[in-house]
Amino acid sequence: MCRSTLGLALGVVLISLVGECYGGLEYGYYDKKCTKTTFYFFFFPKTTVVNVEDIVAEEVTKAYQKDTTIVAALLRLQFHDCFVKGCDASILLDGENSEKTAVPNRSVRGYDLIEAIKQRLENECAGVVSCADIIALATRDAVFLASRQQLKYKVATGRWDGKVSLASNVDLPPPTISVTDSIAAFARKGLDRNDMIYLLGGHTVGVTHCALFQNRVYNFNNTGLPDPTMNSTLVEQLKKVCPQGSSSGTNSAVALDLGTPSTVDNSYYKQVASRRGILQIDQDIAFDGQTKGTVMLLAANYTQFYKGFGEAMVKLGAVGVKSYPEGEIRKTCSTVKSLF
Ligand code: HEM
Ligand SMILES: *[C@@H]1O[C@H](CO)[C@@H](O)[C@H](O)[C@H]1NC(C)=O
Ligand SMILES: *[C@@H]1O[C@H](CO)[C@@H](O)[C@H](O)[C@H]1NC(C)=O
Ligand SMILES: *[C@@H]1O[C@H](CO)[C@@H](O)[C@H](O)[C@H]1NC(C)=O
Ligand SMILES: CC(=O)N[C@H]1CO[C@H](CO)[C@@H](O)[C@@H]1O
Repeated sequence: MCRSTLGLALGVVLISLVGECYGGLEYGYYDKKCTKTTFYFFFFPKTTVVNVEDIVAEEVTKAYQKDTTIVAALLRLQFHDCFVKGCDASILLDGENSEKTAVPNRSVRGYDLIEAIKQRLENECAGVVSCADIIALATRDAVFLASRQQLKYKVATGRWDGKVSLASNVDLPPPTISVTDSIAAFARKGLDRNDMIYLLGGHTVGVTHCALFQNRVYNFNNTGLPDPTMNSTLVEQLKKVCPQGSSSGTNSAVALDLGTPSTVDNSYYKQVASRRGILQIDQDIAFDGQTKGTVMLLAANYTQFYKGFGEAMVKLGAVGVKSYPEGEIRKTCSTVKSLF
């Protein structure tokens, strides 16, 4: 276990012994931890080391080949998990009043894939790999595939799973949040303004639904008019997709990045820079003085986006991580371990 809290002098020595650390986590934490013993001739034991990260990557690749929207599902899942009580897989827990049931979770997906990976790893080495680490690794691998293999950030591991999940703890930002309030919400998680701008780049994939931005198209801020910051051609297109007063209209899905809706790239920033952001917060970061400089930079420089998005995902993945005994390693991702 990587201990970032050790005394400085001792820490320097230890860090060189245990390898590279990040925010209390360690790169390659599972390297030799997952071992499987088989017997040949019914008697002679043979112990093999199982490569955990390879298994995660293999399962994510299979899932991605079936359905590329898994990348959006995982990005949103990790954001929601980490933002509520830290990256501890508490979002995966079932329960009458668990985080899963909270309203902003309505369209969170990807639970099944995480559970399938967990079950495969439990068969290799029971009680070793946390659900929280599976979320972080699987999201990284999905981003790698959806970025056409351009972006593979390094994920440190060693997260333990949380034991508590309450809908009442869910305080995720709404799409109408102001830039100032959003900066403050990220700051409460130890993420700065640039981290927020980069992480909103997660909206480079995936969809939203008419109900969450329809006011911008028909009646922005009770003016009876569209949002003046929205491209007028786009306003007309969205009126067709989201007809007023029809429930099928409010449920229709619209890509968050209309440029390259299923590729992880800097197109999201190009879209918002040309007034084609869908959610209000997406559009607002392109105009607010606190954020527009970075948005324009990212719209112009995809290398900078890959670099910064990877770094911001690593920071997101270290928010509120737990270790033993506060955390545990679950048997299944949807339930806490039995006390008995
Ligand atoms: C101020 C911060 C944020 C707000 C207000 C916000 C809001 C939203 C909303 C309203 C949706 C659409 C939900 C729906 O229509 O069903 C959405 C989708 C999404 N969000 Fe965010 N989000 C934020 C930050 C993030 C971050 C940091 C990430 C990841 C790094 C992220 C990744 C996604 C993805 C990938 C989707 C699409 C999901 C899918 O297609 O299944 N969001 N977000
Ligand atoms: C919304 O309207 C109020 C007053 O009607 C105004 O003070 C405010 O600036 C408007 N907000 C935006 C984003 O236009
Ligand atoms: C709006 O977007 C369209 C592309 O869909 C573009 O051709 C047009 O120039 C944009 N208009 C404005 C005012 O930016
Ligand atoms: C784009 O960003 C990369 C990475 O930060 C940097 O090395 C490069 O100089 C930037 N390119 C331009 C044209 O600014
Ligand atoms: C996946 C999941 O559990 N989604 C829940 C999100 O919240 C709504 C209502 O608040 C539930 O009906 C969903 O089941």
